Amino acid sequence: MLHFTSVKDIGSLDSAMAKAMEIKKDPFANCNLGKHRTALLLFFNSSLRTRLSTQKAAENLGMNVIVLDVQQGAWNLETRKGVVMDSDKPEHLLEAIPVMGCYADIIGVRSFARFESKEADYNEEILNKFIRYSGKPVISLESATRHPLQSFADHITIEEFKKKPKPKVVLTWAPHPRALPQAVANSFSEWMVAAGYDLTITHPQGYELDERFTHGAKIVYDQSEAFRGADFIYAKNWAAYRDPVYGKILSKDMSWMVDSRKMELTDNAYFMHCLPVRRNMIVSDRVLDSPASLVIPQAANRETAAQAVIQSILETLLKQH
Ligand code: SN0
Repeated sequence: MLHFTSVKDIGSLDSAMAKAMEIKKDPFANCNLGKHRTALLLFFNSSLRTRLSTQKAAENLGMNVIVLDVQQGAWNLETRKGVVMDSDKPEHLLEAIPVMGCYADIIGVRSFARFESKEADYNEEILNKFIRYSGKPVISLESATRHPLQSFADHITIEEFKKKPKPKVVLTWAPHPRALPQAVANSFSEWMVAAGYDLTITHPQGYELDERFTHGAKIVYDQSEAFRGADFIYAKNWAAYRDPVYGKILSKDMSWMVDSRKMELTDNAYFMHCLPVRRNMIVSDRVLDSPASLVIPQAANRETAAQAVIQSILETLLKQH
């Protein structure tokens, strides 16, 4: 693997899982693999788990790590094509990317959907520019349409906690005060289908996701019906995908919040969320503070997922020399 932007890049999921479990047992087994190599982690958006877990994962492999927040200290970056650069953005991505490529052996990029153009977001214009112009392997730290490191960590977590070979996994929309990207939901759906789980997605009418990600999942509009017999409840808010309301909030219906009463409909399901989570909007305190909540093990597995990905890329780089 050279670039990691979706489940499609990782190859066999069984091998990926085996690698993750090995890493978990002994995180320092390959502590010299990345020696004298540099990972640059670039953030256009905020991050807690992704920056900490990815930095730690790269360091476990012996890499040097540079973390850069574009909004704090770097030149404001112009991303549009063919513009007269007379605004407040002194540097163009077209120079910034190859410059970063000079200093880094692997580049991680976080660049959320901007909701200015569905086409630009769903063509992954920013992420693809890094792949095209940096000359270096690129890892998605959440792009416009996917958050694959999160999905990989979610997969590891479900494997660790599942009580049957093919658990019923339910992705439920939940209310939120802001318009959030579809990336986590898209990526989770795509990854869960690839993992062979029984996936149901439930959301209010109008919140349909792009079918390229949900193909293979069951869509159920009645949340209670969806929850019946579930083994894992994965809550997430996202803004509308469909035109003409792309990126808009259609509902803040609080009856979609995950609470204990709804969890009682499940087969003793675990509760999952990628974090950060809005308490008493997405999920009640009682569910989040209960033993059913897996949000901390999920976060812990972010380090393992990132390390498995970085290790695979380093192995590919070493083979090339
Ligand atoms: C991001 C999202 O894609 O939904 C990152 C999740 C890993 N979440 C947020 O931006 C939440 C911000 C908020 O206001 O709650």
